[in-house]
Amino acid sequence: MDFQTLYRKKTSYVNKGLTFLLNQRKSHPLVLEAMKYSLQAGGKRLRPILFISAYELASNDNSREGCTQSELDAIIPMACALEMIHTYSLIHDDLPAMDNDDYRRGKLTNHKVYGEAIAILAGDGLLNLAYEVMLEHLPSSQERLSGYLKAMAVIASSAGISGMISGQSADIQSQEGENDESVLNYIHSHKTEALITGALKAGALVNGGDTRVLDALSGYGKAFGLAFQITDDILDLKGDLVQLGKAPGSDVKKGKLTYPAKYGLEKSRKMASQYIEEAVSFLQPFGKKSEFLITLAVSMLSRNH
Ligand code: GRG
Repeated sequence: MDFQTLYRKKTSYVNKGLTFLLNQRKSHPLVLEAMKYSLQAGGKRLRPILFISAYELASNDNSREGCTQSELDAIIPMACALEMIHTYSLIHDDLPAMDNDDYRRGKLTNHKVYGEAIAILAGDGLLNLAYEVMLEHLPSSQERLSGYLKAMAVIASSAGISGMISGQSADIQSQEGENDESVLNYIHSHKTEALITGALKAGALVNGGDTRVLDALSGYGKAFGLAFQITDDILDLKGDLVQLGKAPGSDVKKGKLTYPAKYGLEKSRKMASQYIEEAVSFLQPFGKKSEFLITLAVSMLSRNH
């Protein structure tokens, strides 16, 4: 199966899982509607796809491409939980107290539709639901349980104060016009790369991945995450409103510390491709099993949203 077909297949599976998990919930209708609004507004589903693909990479079975339907059924709640955490972070990031953005994923931001109070609750609801869903789907076999719990711990720390929340805090504290390389690296390795690497490691842990797989995925995730952030910064400068799903130019307007602001556009592009080369090099020893993750990394360099 070619890369695009596989990507679409994985996305569709995640989307079905999200609909199923959300429709099962009893909740106050307004907050649930606001949660669904942002979750179902689109998005690349990158973190769940990285998680599923890392699970596949960690498999000992080389006789087939991808995982079986029953394996997918078992891991899809954790894949969906990652998307819930990511979507909560986007809703909160867009709030007036943070980035104050009006558009996300091609639609009005959550607080523009539901007001700030409900948007905060929708974010909180998604973050909690992620952990509810993971805990409700613990594997029944003792053998699988330990890897699953380790994966949950990795997700919690990469989304929490050791990861994404610290990156966001540093981003908020950084001053307009600040130009310090170590601050830029701190922000992006925590705000963006941490959850990406967390998703990859979690996928491998759930499938009993050994140190060799985990180390390779960590290396891949770190380089991939930084390249992803650089391309995000470039898109904010050069992207198209419709494809991007939000107005470009917001980083410049807010005087944000970005890669193009620090290094210029050409050097930033070069850095992104160097990071992607580095990411790929970590997975090459895995041969055919790493094809999807390698193509995914390379595709980041030409993404338009
Ligand atoms: C509020 C705790 C907290 C954290 C917010 C995610 C985040 C941290 C901020 C978003 C700001 C931003 C543009 C970060 C750069 C990289 C990034 C995470 C982009 C959005 O992720 P995509 O491109 O989005 O995967 P989709 O919509 O495709 O899911």
